[in-house]
Amino acid sequence: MNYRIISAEEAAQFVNNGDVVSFSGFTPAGTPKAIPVAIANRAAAEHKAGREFKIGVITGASTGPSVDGALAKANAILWRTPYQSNPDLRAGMNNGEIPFIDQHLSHTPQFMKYGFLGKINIAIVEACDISDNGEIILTSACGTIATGCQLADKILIELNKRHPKTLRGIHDIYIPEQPPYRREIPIYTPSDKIGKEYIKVDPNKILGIVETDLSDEVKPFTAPDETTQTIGNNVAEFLNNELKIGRIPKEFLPIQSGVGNIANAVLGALGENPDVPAFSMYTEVIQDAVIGLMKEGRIKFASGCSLTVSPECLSSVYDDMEFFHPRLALRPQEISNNPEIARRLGIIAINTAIEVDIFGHVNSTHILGRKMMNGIGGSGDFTRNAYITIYTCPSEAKGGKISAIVPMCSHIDHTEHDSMIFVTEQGVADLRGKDPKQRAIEIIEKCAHPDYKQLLWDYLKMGGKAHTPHTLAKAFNMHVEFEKSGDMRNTTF
Ligand code: 0RQ
Repeated sequence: MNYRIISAEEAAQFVNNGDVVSFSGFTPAGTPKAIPVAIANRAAAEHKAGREFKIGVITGASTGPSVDGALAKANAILWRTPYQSNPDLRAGMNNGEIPFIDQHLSHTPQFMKYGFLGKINIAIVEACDISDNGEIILTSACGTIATGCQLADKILIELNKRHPKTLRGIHDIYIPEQPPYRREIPIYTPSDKIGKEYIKVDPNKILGIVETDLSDEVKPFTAPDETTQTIGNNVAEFLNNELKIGRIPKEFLPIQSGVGNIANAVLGALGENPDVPAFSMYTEVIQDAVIGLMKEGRIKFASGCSLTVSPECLSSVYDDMEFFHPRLALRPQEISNNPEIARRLGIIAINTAIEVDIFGHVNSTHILGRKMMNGIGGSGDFTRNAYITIYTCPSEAKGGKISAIVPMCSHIDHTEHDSMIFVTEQGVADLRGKDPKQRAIEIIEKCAHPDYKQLLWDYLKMGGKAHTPHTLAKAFNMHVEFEKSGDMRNTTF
């Protein structure tokens, strides 16, 4: 099959107003970068001519500025799912203009297949290689695109030569059968590969290929500061102790770690701790710290959905594929985040919270109950199904004006039935086997910032005798105080 080589602008002409578009990638890794910008420009031109032009946008997770940024700025997003982290899109969502469907990332591909998200019209895929018979080799991520390609009638390819063809074999593309015919997913250790190296499509669905040479738009990480470093050390010490007392098997267990600076610092601390044995990762995002620890022999294998690493780090992987090939697997998020596998492998899940409450609920998504930050991402996929689940966060935010520990979370993503361990720079709260009142004592004592401890003790005392001693009329006083005076420390109960 001879594919047509076309420009990004020509490719954008295949996308119609109202279409639902499935984009490849997971985080800024592996997302198309030329066609979405051309779609945004087309939308702007259509709007100027007085015509409607908006598309439904499905990705793997967040993207870079070329997808969410460009489309949001051009007012071209009809709705968006499942996760984002772009300031322009976030602003549109929070002023009520852009509908955002916040989903567990493992759900998205199966919801696409079940028809819950409507018809998928077109798939736009970044690839490093494509064969005449329609075998597409992805780049630095898998996301939801294998499913998108299966469901869409039309496919556009961005063939990005920045990613080498030697990536073939890193991906493990496996799509489970639909219920009621679904069987177990046969992954028994993080390094098991069970699928194909490519996505196979009907070549006739491919409308054209846009050739590019563009880096993934992954932002560099900030170096750990004292707070994130202390949180990282607290996590490493906690896990080391669990190992010593035999609650974690001596072989250790695969680690899942969330995204961001805290997650990167936690991994660094775990890797540096000589008492923690070399371990494997079964996670969604493979960050810079993982690659560094792999080179040092501290991480044996990493299974993920994306290589979300800085451009320099990615080049170092691409320059040494012989070393990394046997140590990496990139899987669709239905598999990287699969609850069945997380529970079978007994992963240790480490994610970041925005706020946690004294009874053990976790808010991963909302600022003061109303404003969406990023989305639940994969945190829920792992939290409920982990062997041990850990939430980390600094004990306070915004220079101390906000306490991350509150009487009642202003939005709840993970409940007390799922949470186990909270870690701040103040210490480690272990909630396992504790009732709500005992949890509250543990969290306030071990995790709250000293500026907020007395306030939280006062709140707990006020609840008197109850299974969960809340005082409903005052449960949000700290949040309300922040809205009023800009500082939770002024709260009175
Ligand atoms: O604000 O950006 O204005 O400085 O929130 O907080 O401390 O820099 O932490 O970058 O790791 O993000 C939960 C959002 C943390 C992220 C969250 C403000 C704070 C700062 C960011 P600024 P930090 P991080 C794997 C698993 C959900 C998805 C998930 C996330 C900004 O980790 O999106 O876990 N998680 N996925 O100042 C007001 C509070 C605050 C607060 C923090 N209580 N009130 N503002 N902030 N706490 C990834 C995927 O699924 C792909």
